[in-house]
Amino acid sequence: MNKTWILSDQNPEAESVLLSGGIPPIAAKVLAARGIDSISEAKDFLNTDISIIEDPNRLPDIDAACSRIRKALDNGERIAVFGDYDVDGLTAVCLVVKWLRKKEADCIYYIPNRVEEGYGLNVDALEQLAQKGVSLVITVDLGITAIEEALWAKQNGLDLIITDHHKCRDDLPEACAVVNPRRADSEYSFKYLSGVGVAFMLVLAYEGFENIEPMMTEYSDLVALGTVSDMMPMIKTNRALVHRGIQEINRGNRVGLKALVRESASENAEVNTGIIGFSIAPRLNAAGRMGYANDELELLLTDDPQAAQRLTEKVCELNRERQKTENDTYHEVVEYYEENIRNTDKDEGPILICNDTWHPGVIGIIASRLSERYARPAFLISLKDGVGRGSVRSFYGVNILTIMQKVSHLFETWGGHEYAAGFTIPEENIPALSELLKNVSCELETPHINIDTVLDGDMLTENTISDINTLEPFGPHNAMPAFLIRNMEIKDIIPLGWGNSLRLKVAIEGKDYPAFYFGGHRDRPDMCCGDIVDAVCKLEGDRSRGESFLRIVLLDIRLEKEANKKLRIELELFNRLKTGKDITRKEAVSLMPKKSEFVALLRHIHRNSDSSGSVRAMIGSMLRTVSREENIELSYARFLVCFEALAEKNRLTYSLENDQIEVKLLEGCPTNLNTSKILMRLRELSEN
Ligand SMILES: [Mn+2]
Repeated sequence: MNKTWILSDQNPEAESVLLSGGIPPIAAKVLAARGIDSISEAKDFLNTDISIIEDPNRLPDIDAACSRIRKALDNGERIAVFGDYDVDGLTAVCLVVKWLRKKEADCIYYIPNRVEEGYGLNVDALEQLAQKGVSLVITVDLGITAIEEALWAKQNGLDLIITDHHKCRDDLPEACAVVNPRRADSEYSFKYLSGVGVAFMLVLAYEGFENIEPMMTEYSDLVALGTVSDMMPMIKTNRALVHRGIQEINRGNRVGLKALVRESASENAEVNTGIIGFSIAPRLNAAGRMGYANDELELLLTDDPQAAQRLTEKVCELNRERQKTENDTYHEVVEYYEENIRNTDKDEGPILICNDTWHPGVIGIIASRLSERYARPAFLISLKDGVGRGSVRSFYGVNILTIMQKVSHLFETWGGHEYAAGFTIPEENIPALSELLKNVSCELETPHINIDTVLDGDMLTENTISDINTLEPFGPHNAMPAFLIRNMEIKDIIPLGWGNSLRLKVAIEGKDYPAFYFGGHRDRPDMCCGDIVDAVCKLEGDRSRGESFLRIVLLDIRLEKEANKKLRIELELFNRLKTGKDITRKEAVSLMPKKSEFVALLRHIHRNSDSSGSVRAMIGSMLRTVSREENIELSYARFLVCFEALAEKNRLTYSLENDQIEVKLLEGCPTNLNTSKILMRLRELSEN
């Protein structure tokens, strides 16, 4: 899919101000493009010192929470920590349980089963806890909307301390304490703490803010994991928490986390926000998705290296299982959609698909892959016992909450963000939902990529990575920078064994670099060896083979401008010829293929066809490959005339759609191509 590239306004003046203040060159370029134009502003933004962490005593109800916990500890009460099954929830449960056990509290935890119970507090679970002798429940990362559950707890003598970071509704649940920085009456100015961030603030307030240094040593690794995984804005207090937390993760003091890091990333890899987001969080999330969050929690809790190893293996195995379920389900969903819905569906509305065999733990990921594939929002529902659990993912520019609002009377529960949301729906309401969604049309934005700045080859040095790393930790509000690098030569393309990804060798100003292109269409990359491209990319350091080197992660590529223009012009010329429009004599002469071009093309197709005689490729890269292999002068339009003549004479069939060509060879005797209509017409036009 073609994405518009949006380059931020560059600010060379601010850049030189920042440079003169000691900010490294690439970081200065990026910060200037992000609107920072003074040294003091830059230093404020980059500050990761723990002194910027806001005092937890400003949080609402924090005193009430601490005194209720103190009472429970004094009286030897049994305390339960109740948390969510995602990484933010799990790290928060782990943090509070570890801390309570250190205080020798009688403490258990409860994580609802995603598959059986779904999200949030529920009365059945509270009842179980009460039966186990629990008299105080501390929630982490959830509970802010649990009005009824809180009422039940109150009536049944179970005390509740709710800690959460989700958006508050007008009514708060009745509890001993409701600690949430986003409460309307909150004096805590930083609203972007994660669930584990709030949990940390609770124990920090209990221990005293002056003890922040040792508390950070002990718990900031968990805070970093949850904050990064939950995609919290990476500014101010969060920068300080995550910066220190990543240092602690790299120190490796938490046995289970250390084992998981070793298993998820390469041996000597230094953990950063990217490794947490792409390698560690998905593994920790996987078991929760499949309904076994307790294994993950035990992994985070354990002090025993052997148990850590065993649990890591189990968690990684569950992750592989999750990936397989996800892939299988994705293919099933696509097949089902193509066969049953696609043709009767309007093109611009949201997709709705419903089924009772899909695992509810993967439908969110699949909805997001579907929306990417079909460039529209996607609603996916997994049905069980008359209730559907749904996931919605948006596509560029569409606020799905507005769509959901219009149909919300059909939902039992719903909530989320403008780009990702969830709901539950009674089975009998699904046909009505489907009808209503048919009348929703979405105003899609053109897909785009934001680019911070342009890098020339000579800016890439051995300091590049440490330069970029001065901007870490990355996350929302401080994204890892995206660069535009022009005139990059593609030297080698190796499809990877999994997914849609490519490993490449590229050259920038004569120097070779390894590169990755995730989602780069394994089977038909829109590029071939020898191409000169403009690329949007991120830059990463890799230390996996003993030495550290720079790796380029491609996000999008585009054939260098001139070559791309040539392709567009020639495709247009060919289409004019094919649809019988006017062609000048000169154009007709240039369109007449040479015999060597027929030969070269057929040889390429024979060599690259699969067992059924088919080849699929991007038209541009196929033709450039042919002309480079055979060392003939490239004309896209002439090659297409060859295809057309061969098709007319039943030597092959081909289809060309969105620059993708699919060719299938046919069995048949060689015939005289000169009698094909297209060549006859060309001859006629060139002679006039
Ligand atoms: Mn959370």
